[in-house]
Amino acid sequence: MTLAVRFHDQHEAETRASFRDAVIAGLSAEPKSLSPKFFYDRRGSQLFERICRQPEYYLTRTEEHILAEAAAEIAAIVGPESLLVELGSGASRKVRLLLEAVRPSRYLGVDISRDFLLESTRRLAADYPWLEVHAVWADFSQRLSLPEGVESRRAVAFFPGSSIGNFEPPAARAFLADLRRVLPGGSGVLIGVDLIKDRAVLEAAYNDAAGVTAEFNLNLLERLRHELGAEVDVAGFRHLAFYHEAASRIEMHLVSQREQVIRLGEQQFPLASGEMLHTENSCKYSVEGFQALARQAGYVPTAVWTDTRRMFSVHYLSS
Ligand code: AVI
Repeated sequence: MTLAVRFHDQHEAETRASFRDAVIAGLSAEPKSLSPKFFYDRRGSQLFERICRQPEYYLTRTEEHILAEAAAEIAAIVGPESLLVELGSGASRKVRLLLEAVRPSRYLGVDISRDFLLESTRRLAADYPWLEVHAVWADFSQRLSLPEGVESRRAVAFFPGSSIGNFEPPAARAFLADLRRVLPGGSGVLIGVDLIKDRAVLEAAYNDAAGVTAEFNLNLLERLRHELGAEVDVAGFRHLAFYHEAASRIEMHLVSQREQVIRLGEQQFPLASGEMLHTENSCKYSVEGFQALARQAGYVPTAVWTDTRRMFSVHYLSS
Protein backbone atom coordinates (compact mmCIF):
# COMPACT_ATOMS: atom_id res chain seq x y z
CA MET A 1 0.00 0.00 0.00
CA THR A 2 1.51 3.36 -1.10
CA LEU A 3 0.12 6.49 0.51
CA ALA A 4 3.15 8.73 0.27
CA VAL A 5 3.78 10.83 -2.79
CA ARG A 6 7.33 10.82 -4.13
CA PHE A 7 8.23 14.41 -4.82
CA HIS A 8 10.73 15.40 -7.55
CA ASP A 9 11.85 19.00 -7.73
CA GLN A 10 12.77 19.73 -11.34
CA HIS A 11 11.89 23.39 -11.11
CA GLU A 12 14.65 25.76 -12.08
CA ALA A 13 16.10 27.41 -8.96
CA GLU A 14 15.96 30.93 -10.36
CA THR A 15 12.18 30.97 -10.78
CA ARG A 16 11.55 34.49 -9.55
CA ALA A 17 14.46 35.89 -11.52
CA SER A 18 13.36 34.12 -14.69
CA PHE A 19 9.76 35.26 -14.12
CA ARG A 20 11.05 38.82 -13.78
CA ASP A 21 13.24 38.52 -16.89
CA ALA A 22 10.35 37.12 -18.90
CA VAL A 23 8.03 39.91 -17.71
CA ILE A 24 10.60 42.57 -18.63
CA ALA A 25 11.10 41.00 -22.07
CA GLY A 26 7.33 40.73 -22.61
CA LEU A 27 6.58 44.31 -21.53
CA SER A 28 9.45 45.61 -23.68
CA ALA A 29 8.16 43.80 -26.79
CA GLU A 30 5.91 45.32 -29.42
CA PRO A 31 3.08 44.34 -29.05
CA LYS A 32 3.41 43.65 -25.30
CA SER A 33 2.86 40.06 -24.19
CA LEU A 34 3.14 37.76 -21.18
CA SER A 35 3.34 33.95 -21.40
CA PRO A 36 0.17 32.07 -20.35
CA LYS A 37 2.30 29.74 -18.26
CA PHE A 38 2.47 32.56 -15.69
CA PHE A 39 -1.29 32.28 -15.05
CA TYR A 40 -0.76 29.31 -12.77
CA ASP A 41 0.22 30.52 -9.33
CA ARG A 42 -1.92 29.05 -6.56
CA ARG A 43 -4.77 31.52 -7.11
CA GLY A 44 -4.51 31.16 -10.89
CA SER A 45 -4.76 27.38 -10.61
CA GLN A 46 -7.83 27.72 -8.38
CA LEU A 47 -9.41 30.18 -10.82
CA PHE A 48 -8.69 27.80 -13.67
CA GLU A 49 -10.49 25.02 -11.77
CA ARG A 50 -13.48 27.40 -11.45
CA ILE A 51 -13.34 28.20 -15.18
CA CYS A 52 -13.62 24.47 -15.85
CA ARG A 53 -16.94 24.43 -13.98
CA GLN A 54 -18.47 27.40 -15.81
CA PRO A 55 -21.44 26.47 -18.02
CA GLU A 56 -19.91 28.21 -21.05
CA TYR A 57 -16.56 26.38 -20.74
CA TYR A 58 -17.64 23.19 -22.54
CA LEU A 59 -14.06 21.87 -22.89
CA THR A 60 -13.72 20.17 -19.50
CA ARG A 61 -17.06 18.46 -19.23
CA THR A 62 -16.96 17.36 -22.90
CA GLU A 63 -13.49 15.87 -22.52
CA GLU A 64 -14.50 14.14 -19.28
CA HIS A 65 -17.55 12.68 -21.00
CA ILE A 66 -15.39 11.39 -23.88
CA LEU A 67 -12.84 9.88 -21.47
CA ALA A 68 -15.52 8.20 -19.35
CA GLU A 69 -17.23 6.73 -22.43
CA ALA A 70 -14.00 5.60 -24.06
CA ALA A 71 -12.11 4.44 -20.94
CA ALA A 72 -12.35 0.72 -21.78
CA GLU A 73 -11.28 1.30 -25.40
CA ILE A 74 -8.46 3.54 -24.26
CA ALA A 75 -7.33 0.89 -21.78
CA ALA A 76 -7.34 -1.73 -24.55
CA ILE A 77 -5.10 0.42 -26.77
CA VAL A 78 -2.86 1.65 -23.99
CA GLY A 79 -2.44 -1.83 -22.50
CA PRO A 80 -1.44 -2.54 -18.92
CA GLU A 81 1.06 0.30 -18.64
CA SER A 82 3.56 0.60 -15.90
CA LEU A 83 3.78 4.37 -16.10
CA LEU A 84 1.17 7.06 -16.74
CA VAL A 85 2.64 10.58 -16.98
CA GLU A 86 0.16 13.44 -16.73
CA LEU A 87 1.46 16.76 -18.06
CA GLY A 88 -0.05 19.81 -16.36
CA SER A 89 -1.80 17.53 -13.89
CA GLY A 90 -3.51 20.38 -12.00
CA ALA A 91 -6.28 18.87 -9.87
CA SER A 92 -5.55 15.37 -11.31
CA ARG A 93 -9.29 14.92 -11.82
CA LYS A 94 -9.47 13.70 -15.42
CA VAL A 95 -6.97 10.93 -14.86
CA ARG A 96 -9.36 9.40 -12.31
CA LEU A 97 -11.64 8.55 -15.23
CA LEU A 98 -8.89 6.30 -16.60
CA LEU A 99 -7.13 4.82 -13.59
CA GLU A 100 -9.52 1.97 -12.85
CA ALA A 101 -9.73 0.95 -16.53
CA VAL A 102 -6.03 1.33 -17.37
CA ARG A 103 -4.61 0.21 -13.98
CA PRO A 104 -1.10 1.64 -14.38
CA SER A 105 1.21 0.73 -11.55
CA ARG A 106 2.79 4.18 -11.50
CA TYR A 107 1.42 7.67 -11.95
CA LEU A 108 3.59 10.73 -12.41
CA GLY A 109 1.89 14.13 -12.19
CA VAL A 110 3.90 17.05 -13.62
CA ASP A 111 2.84 20.60 -12.84
CA ILE A 112 4.28 24.11 -12.49
CA SER A 113 2.12 24.96 -9.44
CA ARG A 114 3.89 23.29 -6.50
CA ASP A 115 1.31 23.40 -3.71
CA PHE A 116 -1.51 22.53 -6.02
CA LEU A 117 0.49 19.59 -7.39
CA LEU A 118 1.24 18.26 -3.91
CA GLU A 119 -2.34 18.55 -2.69
CA SER A 120 -3.83 16.82 -5.70
CA THR A 121 -1.27 14.01 -5.91
CA ARG A 122 -1.67 13.36 -2.15
CA ARG A 123 -5.42 13.02 -2.65
CA LEU A 124 -4.80 10.68 -5.56
CA ALA A 125 -2.44 8.52 -3.50
CA ALA A 126 -5.02 8.32 -0.71
CA ASP A 127 -7.83 7.37 -3.09
CA TYR A 128 -5.82 4.80 -5.10
CA PRO A 129 -3.68 2.98 -2.54
CA TRP A 130 -2.51 0.46 -5.17
CA LEU A 131 -0.93 3.22 -7.25
CA GLU A 132 2.65 4.47 -6.86
CA VAL A 133 2.26 8.24 -7.10
CA HIS A 134 5.03 10.66 -8.09
CA ALA A 135 4.77 14.46 -8.17
CA VAL A 136 7.18 16.32 -10.45
CA TRP A 137 7.38 20.07 -9.91
CA ALA A 138 8.51 21.34 -13.29
CA ASP A 139 7.81 23.69 -16.13
CA PHE A 140 7.43 20.99 -18.76
CA SER A 141 7.18 23.60 -21.53
CA GLN A 142 10.86 24.41 -20.82
CA ARG A 143 12.38 21.15 -19.75
CA LEU A 144 11.07 17.67 -20.29
CA SER A 145 12.65 14.69 -18.58
CA LEU A 146 11.55 11.72 -16.54
CA PRO A 147 13.03 11.77 -13.03
CA GLU A 148 15.67 9.23 -12.20
CA GLY A 149 14.29 6.00 -10.83
CA VAL A 150 11.08 6.27 -12.83
CA GLU A 151 12.50 4.69 -15.97
CA SER A 152 10.10 2.28 -17.47
CA ARG A 153 9.61 -0.08 -20.38
CA ARG A 154 6.70 1.88 -21.81
CA ALA A 155 4.85 4.98 -20.77
CA VAL A 156 1.74 6.86 -21.76
CA ALA A 157 1.82 10.64 -21.56
CA PHE A 158 -1.60 12.02 -20.76
CA PHE A 159 -1.97 15.64 -21.86
CA PRO A 160 -5.61 16.59 -21.38
CA GLY A 161 -7.54 19.85 -21.49
CA SER A 162 -6.35 21.05 -24.92
CA SER A 163 -3.31 22.59 -23.23
CA ILE A 164 -1.46 21.81 -26.48
CA GLY A 165 -3.61 24.63 -27.90
CA ASN A 166 -1.71 27.13 -25.74
CA PHE A 167 1.35 26.52 -27.94
CA GLU A 168 1.45 28.01 -31.43
CA PRO A 169 1.34 25.16 -34.03
CA PRO A 170 5.14 25.19 -34.71
CA ALA A 171 5.84 25.13 -30.95
CA ALA A 172 3.19 22.42 -30.46
CA ARG A 173 4.94 20.31 -33.11
CA ALA A 174 8.34 20.87 -31.48
CA PHE A 175 6.93 20.09 -28.02
CA LEU A 176 5.36 16.81 -29.20
CA ALA A 177 8.58 15.85 -30.99
CA ASP A 178 10.58 16.50 -27.78
CA LEU A 179 8.07 14.50 -25.76
CA ARG A 180 8.53 11.61 -28.16
CA ARG A 181 12.29 11.69 -27.59
CA VAL A 182 11.87 11.74 -23.78
CA LEU A 183 9.45 8.83 -23.57
CA PRO A 184 10.81 5.29 -23.75
CA GLY A 185 10.41 3.56 -27.15
CA GLY A 186 6.95 2.21 -27.90
CA SER A 187 5.25 4.78 -25.68
CA GLY A 188 2.14 6.74 -26.62
CA VAL A 189 0.43 10.05 -26.01
CA LEU A 190 -3.21 10.48 -25.03
CA ILE A 191 -4.05 14.08 -25.76
CA GLY A 192 -7.15 16.28 -25.57
CA VAL A 193 -7.60 18.80 -28.39
CA ASP A 194 -10.34 21.38 -28.70
CA LEU A 195 -12.03 21.51 -32.10
CA ILE A 196 -12.81 24.42 -34.43
CA LYS A 197 -16.45 25.40 -34.07
CA ASP A 198 -18.93 28.22 -34.16
CA ARG A 199 -17.42 31.57 -33.12
CA ALA A 200 -20.22 32.32 -30.64
CA VAL A 201 -19.65 29.06 -28.74
CA LEU A 202 -15.89 29.60 -28.63
CA GLU A 203 -16.09 33.22 -27.55
CA ALA A 204 -18.67 32.47 -24.82
CA ALA A 205 -16.29 29.85 -23.36
CA TYR A 206 -13.63 32.54 -22.81
CA ASN A 207 -16.07 35.25 -21.66
CA ASP A 208 -18.11 33.46 -19.01
CA ALA A 209 -20.96 35.45 -17.54
CA ALA A 210 -19.65 35.00 -13.97
CA GLY A 211 -16.41 36.78 -14.95
CA VAL A 212 -14.10 33.99 -13.77
CA THR A 213 -11.99 34.03 -16.96
CA ALA A 214 -11.64 37.80 -16.61
CA GLU A 215 -10.43 37.32 -13.02
CA PHE A 216 -8.01 34.60 -14.18
CA ASN A 217 -6.58 36.91 -16.85
CA LEU A 218 -6.27 39.88 -14.47
CA ASN A 219 -4.63 37.68 -11.83
CA LEU A 220 -1.51 37.80 -13.97
CA LEU A 221 -1.16 41.47 -13.06
CA GLU A 222 -1.78 40.62 -9.38
CA ARG A 223 1.19 38.24 -9.64
CA LEU A 224 3.37 41.06 -10.95
CA ARG A 225 2.41 43.13 -7.91
CA HIS A 226 2.78 40.43 -5.26
CA GLU A 227 5.75 38.47 -6.55
CA LEU A 228 7.78 41.12 -8.32
CA GLY A 229 6.70 44.21 -6.40
CA ALA A 230 5.52 45.83 -9.64
CA GLU A 231 3.46 49.00 -9.49
CA VAL A 232 0.45 48.29 -11.65
CA ASP A 233 -3.17 49.37 -11.32
CA VAL A 234 -5.05 46.12 -11.96
CA ALA A 235 -8.38 47.98 -12.12
CA GLY A 236 -6.95 49.98 -15.01
CA PHE A 237 -7.13 46.90 -17.29
CA ARG A 238 -10.01 44.97 -18.85
CA HIS A 239 -10.20 41.32 -19.99
CA LEU A 240 -10.64 40.75 -23.73
CA ALA A 241 -11.06 37.38 -25.48
CA PHE A 242 -12.04 36.86 -29.12
CA TYR A 243 -11.78 34.27 -31.87
CA HIS A 244 -9.18 35.00 -34.56
CA GLU A 245 -10.69 32.90 -37.30
CA ALA A 246 -7.81 33.00 -39.80
CA ALA A 247 -5.44 31.67 -37.11
CA SER A 248 -8.09 29.29 -35.62
CA ARG A 249 -7.39 30.56 -32.14
CA ILE A 250 -8.92 32.34 -29.20
CA GLU A 251 -6.75 35.28 -28.19
CA MET A 252 -6.79 36.69 -24.68
CA HIS A 253 -5.54 40.18 -23.93
CA LEU A 254 -5.53 42.71 -21.10
CA VAL A 255 -6.56 46.10 -22.43
CA SER A 256 -5.28 49.25 -20.79
CA GLN A 257 -8.25 51.46 -19.94
CA ARG A 258 -6.21 54.65 -19.95
CA GLU A 259 -2.70 55.94 -20.49
CA GLN A 260 -0.66 54.46 -17.66
CA VAL A 261 2.72 53.09 -16.62
CA ILE A 262 3.72 49.72 -15.18
CA ARG A 263 6.79 50.12 -12.96
CA LEU A 264 9.11 47.25 -12.20
CA GLY A 265 12.07 48.36 -10.09
CA GLU A 266 13.92 50.95 -12.15
CA GLN A 267 12.08 50.05 -15.32
CA GLN A 268 8.99 51.79 -16.62
CA PHE A 269 6.61 50.44 -19.24
CA PRO A 270 4.19 53.06 -20.55
CA LEU A 271 0.89 51.92 -22.05
CA ALA A 272 -1.42 53.95 -24.27
CA SER A 273 -5.16 53.96 -23.64
CA GLY A 274 -6.57 50.90 -25.45
CA GLU A 275 -3.13 49.23 -25.74
CA MET A 276 -3.34 45.46 -25.52
CA LEU A 277 -1.16 43.13 -23.51
CA HIS A 278 -1.38 39.68 -25.17
CA THR A 279 -1.67 36.96 -22.52
CA GLU A 280 -2.79 33.77 -24.27
CA ASN A 281 -3.53 31.97 -27.52
CA SER A 282 -5.75 28.93 -27.42
CA CYS A 283 -5.44 27.22 -30.80
CA LYS A 284 -8.30 25.11 -32.14
CA TYR A 285 -7.89 22.27 -34.66
CA SER A 286 -9.86 20.04 -36.96
CA VAL A 287 -9.35 16.32 -36.24
CA GLU A 288 -7.43 15.97 -39.51
CA GLY A 289 -5.42 19.13 -38.88
CA PHE A 290 -4.23 17.86 -35.51
CA GLN A 291 -3.43 14.41 -36.90
CA ALA A 292 -1.29 16.05 -39.60
CA LEU A 293 0.58 18.03 -36.94
CA ALA A 294 1.11 14.85 -34.88
CA ARG A 295 2.51 13.04 -37.95
CA GLN A 296 4.93 15.90 -38.55
CA ALA A 297 6.10 15.43 -34.95
CA GLY A 298 6.86 11.78 -35.68
CA TYR A 299 3.76 10.05 -34.30
CA VAL A 300 1.23 7.70 -35.81
CA PRO A 301 -2.30 8.83 -34.89
CA THR A 302 -3.84 5.52 -33.88
CA ALA A 303 -7.25 6.45 -32.52
CA VAL A 304 -9.50 9.42 -31.98
CA TRP A 305 -12.63 9.86 -29.92
CA THR A 306 -15.03 12.80 -30.14
CA ASP A 307 -18.40 13.68 -28.65
CA THR A 308 -21.47 13.43 -30.90
CA ARG A 309 -21.51 17.22 -31.45
CA ARG A 310 -17.80 17.18 -32.37
CA MET A 311 -16.94 19.85 -29.84
CA PHE A 312 -13.75 18.20 -28.54
CA SER A 313 -11.39 15.37 -29.47
CA VAL A 314 -9.13 12.96 -27.61
CA HIS A 315 -6.34 11.39 -29.71
CA TYR A 316 -4.07 8.46 -29.08
CA LEU A 317 -0.73 8.92 -30.81
CA SER A 318 1.73 6.02 -31.04
CA SER A 319 5.37 6.90 -31.06
C1 AVI B 1 -5.25 25.41 -20.01
N1 AVI B 1 -5.80 25.85 -21.27
C2 AVI B 1 -6.05 24.74 -22.17
C3 AVI B 1 -6.98 26.73 -21.13
C4 AVI B 1 -7.53 27.10 -22.54
O1 AVI B 1 -8.72 26.92 -22.75
O2 AVI B 1 -6.74 27.53 -23.38
C5 AVI B 1 -6.65 27.98 -20.35
C6 AVI B 1 -7.78 28.97 -20.32
N2 AVI B 1 -7.67 30.21 -20.65
C7 AVI B 1 -8.85 30.80 -20.51
N3 AVI B 1 -9.72 29.89 -20.12
C8 AVI B 1 -9.07 28.74 -19.98
